[in-house]
Amino acid sequence: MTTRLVLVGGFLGAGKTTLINKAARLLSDSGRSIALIANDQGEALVDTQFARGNGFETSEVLRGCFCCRFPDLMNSARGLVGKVRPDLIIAEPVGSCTDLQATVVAPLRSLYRDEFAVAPLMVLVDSSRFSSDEIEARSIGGYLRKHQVEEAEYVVLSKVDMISKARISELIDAVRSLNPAATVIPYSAITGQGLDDILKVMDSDLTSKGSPVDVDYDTYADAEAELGWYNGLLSFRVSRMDSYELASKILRYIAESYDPQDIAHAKVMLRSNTNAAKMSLTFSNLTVDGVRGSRYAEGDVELFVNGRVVSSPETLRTVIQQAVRRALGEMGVEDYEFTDDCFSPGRPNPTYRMKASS
Ligand SMILES: Nc1nc2c(ncn2[C@@H]2O[C@H](COP(=O)(O)OP(=O)(O)OP(=O)(O)O)[C@@H](O)[C@H]2O)c(=O)[nH]1
Ligand SMILES: [Mg+2]
Repeated sequence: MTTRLVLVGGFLGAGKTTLINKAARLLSDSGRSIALIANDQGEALVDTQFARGNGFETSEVLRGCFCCRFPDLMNSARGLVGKVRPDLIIAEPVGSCTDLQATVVAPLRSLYRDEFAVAPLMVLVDSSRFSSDEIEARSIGGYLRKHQVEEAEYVVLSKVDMISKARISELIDAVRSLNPAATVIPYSAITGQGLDDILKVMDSDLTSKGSPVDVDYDTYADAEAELGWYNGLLSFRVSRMDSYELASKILRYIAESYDPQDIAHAKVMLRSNTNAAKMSLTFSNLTVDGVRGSRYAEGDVELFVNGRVVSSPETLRTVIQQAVRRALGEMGVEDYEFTDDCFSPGRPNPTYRMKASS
């Protein structure tokens, strides 16, 4: 028996984790068994903590994207099959990753077809940040985002609650001009628009028929190397502390140091004995993404901080460390353990790179 595997790609901050957790909740409520796979270049992931906090069996592929860690992806997927026998595994590749048709979908289709049925490749595009103008087209980050759209079989135009109807039509045309074969689904996690159409694709028998699209690995590597990648983990004790205030202070202080368009995504997840809270910063939008229990943290606290910013890793580390220390100081927390890691993603070196799927 094969297990259905759904890949939900798209650039950093486009809304992948939000969509995956929403879809997983709705599909679980309708009786499907769902497991998730998170992916990152580093460790200590906000997304994993968020998914596990929502009650989903979640495995991780760490220290590299699915394409470069393909054997780890297979181990994770097989581990989930052995453990919970899911009807569906939904996997979120790193947002700065592309060429998934050649490096993940094609190997799954040709080498693992007895175990996994791969859904059509779904790619999210943040409609509030999408730009089809020339500057974007010539920028190296724009090159990566364009390739993600070109290889998609379904383009989910996310966050359409933030733009006008006229702008939605313009963006559908812009996406179609990049990829005429893709189905475009305008979607909002806030209003629920498009969600039914997405669920129908995820939970169907449709399998990927996509083909790899040429990509220049030098430009792709340069685009990834533009980013500083920060993952930090803190632990401390409090008698009572406002989680939102701490998380929003940290994100606001990070925002003060960068041009909004350079902030691909910064996120904070806090977990204590009494609650859990997640907040995100994309561009200049600060949002509360989820909370369980009270607004106030009590007892032992774990704080995960992830930042993906156009920045040198050294500067990013200094900025985030200062933001965290300043925020904690202002909240009266002086005693904490702090471990972190900051780097620029290395050149992608995929396990497989197939020309076409069989
Ligand atoms: N307005 C609006 N905000 C959204 C929508 N979907 C997601 N967001 C917000 O966008 C931010 C990023 O969402 P995530 O789901 O974490 O994005 P992601 O693509 O998983 O990001 P990475 O894991 O960093 O690549 C969060 O603050 C979400 O609340 C949407 O449809 N509308
Ligand atoms: Mg995510």
